[in-house]
Amino acid sequence: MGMDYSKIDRWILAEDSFDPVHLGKCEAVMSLGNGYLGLRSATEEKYLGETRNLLINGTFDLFDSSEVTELPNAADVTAMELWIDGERFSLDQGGYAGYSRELNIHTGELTRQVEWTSPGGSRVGLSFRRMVSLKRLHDIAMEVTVICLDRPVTVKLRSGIDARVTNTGTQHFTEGEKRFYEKKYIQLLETTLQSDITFVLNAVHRFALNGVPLELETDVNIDRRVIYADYTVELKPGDAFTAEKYANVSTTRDLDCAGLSVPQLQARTLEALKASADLGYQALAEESAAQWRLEVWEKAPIEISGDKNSRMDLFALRFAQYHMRLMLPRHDNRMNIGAKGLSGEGYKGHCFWDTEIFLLPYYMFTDPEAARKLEEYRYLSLPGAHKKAQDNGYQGAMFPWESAWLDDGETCPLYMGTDILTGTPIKVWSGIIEQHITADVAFGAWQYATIAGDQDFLERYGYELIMDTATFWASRLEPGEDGRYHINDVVGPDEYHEHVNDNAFTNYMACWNLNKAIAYHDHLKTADPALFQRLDEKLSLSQVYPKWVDGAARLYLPQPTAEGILPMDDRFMDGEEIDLSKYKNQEFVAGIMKDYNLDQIQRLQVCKQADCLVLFYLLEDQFPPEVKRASWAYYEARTVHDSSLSLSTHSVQAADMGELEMAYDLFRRASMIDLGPYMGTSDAGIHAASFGGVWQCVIYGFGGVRMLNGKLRIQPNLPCGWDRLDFTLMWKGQRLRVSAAKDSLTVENLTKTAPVFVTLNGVETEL
Ligand code: IFM
Repeated sequence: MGMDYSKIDRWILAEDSFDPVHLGKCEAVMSLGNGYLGLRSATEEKYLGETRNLLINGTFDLFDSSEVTELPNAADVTAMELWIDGERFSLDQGGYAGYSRELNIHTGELTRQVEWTSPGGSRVGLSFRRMVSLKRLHDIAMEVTVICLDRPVTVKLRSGIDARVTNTGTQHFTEGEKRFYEKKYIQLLETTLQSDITFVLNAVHRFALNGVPLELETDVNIDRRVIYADYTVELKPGDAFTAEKYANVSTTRDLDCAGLSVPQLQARTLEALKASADLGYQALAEESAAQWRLEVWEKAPIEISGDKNSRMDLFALRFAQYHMRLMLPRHDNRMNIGAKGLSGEGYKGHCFWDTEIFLLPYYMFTDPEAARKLEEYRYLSLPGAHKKAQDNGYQGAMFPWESAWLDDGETCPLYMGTDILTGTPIKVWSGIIEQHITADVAFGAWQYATIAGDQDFLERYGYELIMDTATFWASRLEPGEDGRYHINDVVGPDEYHEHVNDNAFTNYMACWNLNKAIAYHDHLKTADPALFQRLDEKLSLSQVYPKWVDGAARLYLPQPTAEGILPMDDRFMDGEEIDLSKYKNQEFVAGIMKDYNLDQIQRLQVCKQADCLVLFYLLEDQFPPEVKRASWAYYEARTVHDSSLSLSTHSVQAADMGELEMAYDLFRRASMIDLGPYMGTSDAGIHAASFGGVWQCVIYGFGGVRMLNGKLRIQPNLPCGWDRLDFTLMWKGQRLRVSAAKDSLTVENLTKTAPVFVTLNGVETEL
């Protein structure tokens, strides 16, 4: 992808040459969507090695008990194959010039231009436009224009709905009804095998020749799992033929279709399709672009000014915002955000701690309503968390490491990857012993409620979540011979070390969870006896409270060494040290796994990703600056950043320490995880958490924003190349405009319906 500054200043990510070997990168980073659906940007013409994905959030299906539930890949509506004088348009045959593909992240529209000469010598200009509406959540619209450049040509278009797609081989659907209405409207139904969700897809085409509407004979075809039509048109030199395709997708799981029978859904979605087609591509595109402005760019504006690099920094940040909207299910609290958003099949659409620790800060500070939905999802998935606790012999709510539909419980696969020594699949322990997620969920609920000032959320969901998770921890603690409680046999955030005892991140977060539950218990007992009683009835507070108190008081918390390093667990620091330079700057992640198996890595001082460093900004005031500094230096030298969650954490921490050059370098590397030149890294989908991390580098790191103990702090630290950073924040219902320059800081309350207390560069201020 070219970093053409004239384009990035216009919010455009451009691909200026076509590489049939590296299709995955642009398919994922240029994907379109709206939180309801995610559409990977595979081209209209098909290529070997492409991945065509249409993923509808929350529609999980379990193919077989040997697998885990995943988002099924719905039928493809984007293929529009062209034949010019009988030769199939494809960039890997014939010749082409003037290629460019552009994603406009401001409007959410994808365009492509190319001049193609067929092997037989017919030359045409082709341009493509495509959008997913942010306004009409079910709608996809496309436009293809063919310009006849030299001699007359015959153009054939084949387009329809193709359900012959799978999830890397797994077929999640039974074939349903396929039908043409009025020889024009195309409809295909398919139903998931286990979750029994029926998808209804519709499509219709409209044509024009030189801007004048054109009716074409429809050659209809229905075959196994596919329905399509062929259209043929003759063009003279200079003629421009345009084919528009309107499509929509709905499912029986959609909230806005609740109560409809399948025939009703078929009829209703067909009507919606007609309405969109009547509006036309341009009007739909403008309507959607306006929604982008309203929902994202006006709601969460960010400006950076400074040197030339700062223009790329700003683009990377906006690109992160673009994707964070694509993945956000703003419409429905029964679903969350997959680790790859909706841009690929990686991680099967499951959500992780990525939501609370990496993504939630962006939504809390810019779109609290949406943030609330993400946390409501956790509340609604308590049945799965209870089930997991019971299955593992614990009490309370034990949240799944990987979460899908509300009552699924744990959905982490048991095996993934290959052990290079034994040649067998590697067992994934995270689903069993990566338990910090439970405290992360509680922390997220508290963070959201505090930043949004959302007492209603706390009363309906938050108190209960925090108390129920504390009960899990109280039941999870193990008494040791030293008279303290320990949390043994876990995986901490650093997944290269399994079966460790007393992982610092896990223990400190569990302790935070217990203490927060105790504080809320004590507060509610007097402040809101009715609510207290309701919670008591539900959670047996009188029985569990003494256990929380005992647990919090006696839980072992690892302490820094004499050198000020916080031990991340009970064995890391005794591990063997090896030279990591080979792995630290690799093009692909997990290079170390090609040289060592996981058993060997366990015994090395090598971290996949930030572990206790994450603690240093979540629980910032619990650790003195010298501990953070010494630990940062120690762990960064031993971290290969094999997770996309790692660089941003290190950057925020470096900015906190005033190491701005280092922080900036790490931020730039974090911002290139999907945008950068490594072509294979985004094949399975973009890295959702890393986008949240990029926002945190800028707003938390350089902007110095933090919520600490319920209070807002702003203490900017701009990197050398930046002159100004301007952004807005939502804080307890008030919208603040923050303008930071090297030597000045201005914060204005734009809402002005309540006073705001904020610590600005160390000075407590009332706005
Ligand atoms: O949650 C992360 C984890 O920390 C590292 N592996 C990938 C997961 C999903 O992004």
